[in-house]
Amino acid sequence: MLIQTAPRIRSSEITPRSVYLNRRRFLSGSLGLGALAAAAPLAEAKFTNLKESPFNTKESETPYKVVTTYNNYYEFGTSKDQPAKYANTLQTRPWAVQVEGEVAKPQTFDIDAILKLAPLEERIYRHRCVEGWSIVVPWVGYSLSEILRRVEPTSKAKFVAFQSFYNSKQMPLGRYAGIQLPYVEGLRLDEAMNPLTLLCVGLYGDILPNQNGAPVRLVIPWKYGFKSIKSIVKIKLVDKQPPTTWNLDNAHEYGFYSNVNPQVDHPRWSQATERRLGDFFKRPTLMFNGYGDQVASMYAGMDLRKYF
Ligand SMILES: Nc1nc2c(c(=O)[nH]1)N[C@H]1C(S)=C(S)[C@@H](COP(=O)(O)O)O[C@H]1N2
Ligand SMILES: [Mo]
Repeated sequence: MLIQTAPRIRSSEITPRSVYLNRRRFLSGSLGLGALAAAAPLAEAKFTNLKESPFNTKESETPYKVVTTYNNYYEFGTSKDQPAKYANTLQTRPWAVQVEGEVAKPQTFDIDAILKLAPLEERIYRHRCVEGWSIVVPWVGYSLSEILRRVEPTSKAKFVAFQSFYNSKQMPLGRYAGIQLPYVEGLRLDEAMNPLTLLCVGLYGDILPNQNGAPVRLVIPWKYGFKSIKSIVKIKLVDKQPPTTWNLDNAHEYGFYSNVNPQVDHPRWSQATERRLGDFFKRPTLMFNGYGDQVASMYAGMDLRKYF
């Protein structure tokens, strides 16, 4: 979060689109045996029959290789290439997510139950990092509301607090992260219930690689990337606005809302433009990252300079 500019990705780092397209045809089951052999390196592909989402962007997807080797996951190092190198120590089984607080039916969901809780969709979202880069990713998951409504929030529930897994043995670089761990995040209840808010278990038809937040994370496409907390172990419904990691670290630079907003600059850099990873030229950043039709009404009447 300290650096403003995103390096351009060398073309040698980019997975040929044909490989990805092969994988997708493999997933949809339309290939013969010969083609299956061609797709063999991708045979670990996990999810089939993914539902198409009405929220999909038609912009071209950022290559798999880029999305899985250019990451922010401070528990595994603060530079972008470190999570892909070091997150293999993360143990994602057994895994459970505790959902508690202001709810009628607190519950602990095993990860295998989470995978079956609701039909899995492919959601092709733009994702904009506060540092100035963006990506387009076909995530796999379903709306967070699916799990929240099952625990029956009480009338006192106004916010949702999230907590990541933290274990210094599995995450030895965590002590150099420079932020308090475990990583915590929060949403207002209406933001958490918004159909765009994705409980994410995969990308590109596969389970989540560890560096992208396995086995379960959020993806909130109208907010800066840091709101999309990885490797979740706890979800707590609460009556007051909960603390969030980057706000605790530097409240002057990172607010609770963190909606993508080209009109509110970060104190140390402009948010008016962004670089789509792989592109040479920057492009303008869109209000709410282009998702205003779905989310702007939640902020009607709010001063978004004050509530940044
Ligand atoms: N637990 C945890 N979650 C996290 C982070 C982190 O360091 N730790 N980084 C955040 C930031 S700053 C970004 S931009 C996104 C990056 O997600 P990606 O690596 O899948 O692109 O994860 C977010 N979630
Ligand atoms: Mo980020």
